[in-house]
Amino acid sequence: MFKKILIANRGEIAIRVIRACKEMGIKTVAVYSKADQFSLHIKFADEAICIGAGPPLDSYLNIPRIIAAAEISNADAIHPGYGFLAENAQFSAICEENGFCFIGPDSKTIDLMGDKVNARKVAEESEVPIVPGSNVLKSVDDLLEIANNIGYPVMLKAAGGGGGKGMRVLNNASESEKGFSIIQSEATKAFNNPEIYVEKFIKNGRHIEVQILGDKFGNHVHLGERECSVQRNNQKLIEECPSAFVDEDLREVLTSKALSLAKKVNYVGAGTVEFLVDEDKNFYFIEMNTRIQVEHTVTEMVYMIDLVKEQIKMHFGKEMSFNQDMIKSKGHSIECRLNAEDPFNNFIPSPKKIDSLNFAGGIGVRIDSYIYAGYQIPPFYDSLLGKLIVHSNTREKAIIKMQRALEETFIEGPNTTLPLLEMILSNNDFISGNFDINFLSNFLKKMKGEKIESSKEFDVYI
Ligand code: MV4
Repeated sequence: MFKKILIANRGEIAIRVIRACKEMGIKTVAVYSKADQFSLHIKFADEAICIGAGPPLDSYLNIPRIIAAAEISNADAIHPGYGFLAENAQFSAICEENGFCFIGPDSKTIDLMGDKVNARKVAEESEVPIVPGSNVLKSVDDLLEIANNIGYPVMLKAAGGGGGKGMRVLNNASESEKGFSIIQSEATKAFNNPEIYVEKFIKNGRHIEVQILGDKFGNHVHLGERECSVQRNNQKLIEECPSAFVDEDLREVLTSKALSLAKKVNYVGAGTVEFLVDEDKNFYFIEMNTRIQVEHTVTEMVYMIDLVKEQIKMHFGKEMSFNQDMIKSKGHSIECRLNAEDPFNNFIPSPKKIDSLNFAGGIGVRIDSYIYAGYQIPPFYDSLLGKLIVHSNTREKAIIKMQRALEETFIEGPNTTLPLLEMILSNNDFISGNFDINFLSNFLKKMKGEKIESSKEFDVYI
């Protein structure tokens, strides 16, 4: 097995990876920015190397400094976590060129799936249904003609985008005329790639993704699906495993299609195939994520498989120790993301000092976090403070457990998503499983204008 892994990340995911390494007897190297000198991942790792100033380009996105840290510490492998360099094909290649195993797919696979127009082609070749749409658009006229053929509304997307960035809904020809150059210039700025494409806009869909795992011997398994519909601007708030909307028949097709895609690209490691599922249970591939995801935890709870350990083993070159028949799901898991944002003021980040906090406990409750009382949240990074995850026999019991766990949890200092999460967990549509990707924006709309009152003393946020 690897002797030493460098974790090219921070926050809760750095700690998550360090925990897996410790249990596997692998030494860990943390890298950190000057803004993170009091972060917990430094304390948990065997070694820690400061790689620069707070802004990501000076530290967690700075490839030469991360490679230098791996050389100095004599690491065998680099785990990128999620975000930052996790889906950077160049970084994957540079790690390998310098003799460090990249714990993620090779640069070819990242490139292939990172280009969303290419990913659509691969899906089509794998007989995975895709949203009716186009290849790379050549001109506004090209867009107008294709949009007319598939019918409005359509969604204009950046080929280099994904994860909700660089996309816009177009309702008619005049919006198409305006949208083309806007999205094209956004795509150029954000992804250094002007290529854009168009898809039919799937209304009232659900965002459901399948977890897959592959080894270097061509073995692939799936670990069911996750329900990710409760999100805004592609920031998910709540995820579940399994999805209340997915019956056995739908699960069978979704997972087998995800496996076809994984096999087509010879996928190694942990990956996710994202689908939109409409009211009639038609489903469409939208993109593939070639990393461990924030919400991997709900799958872990239900399948009792440590995805980070498996990911590390697969990239080391071990053969998978189980087959599909040995993988059994049990019960239901829900994750709530705890972000330092004001949910009642457009989710504006709130990077303040944590004055005090209490995390929930008890049977079936898991906290993956990195904050502690007295910790000053740096302003440079994603506002995710941690994740509260519950597991129980049924969805109903998991909801009750989450309500209880949210009640026990408080974070004083910054504004957080906690009060909104409590409201959603007691919402009838959420409880009945009757929701789609519009749930959160509708929920927030209904909430607006109403006076928000707090019953609890520690609810200092509103
Ligand atoms: C879509 C879509 C509807 N139609 N594509 C957003 C995140 C990214 N992974 C894919 N996303 C979507 N792509 C087509 N053709 C709906 C979403 C979507 C979404 C859109 C608006 C508001 C919330 C959303 C939540 C999940 C997915």
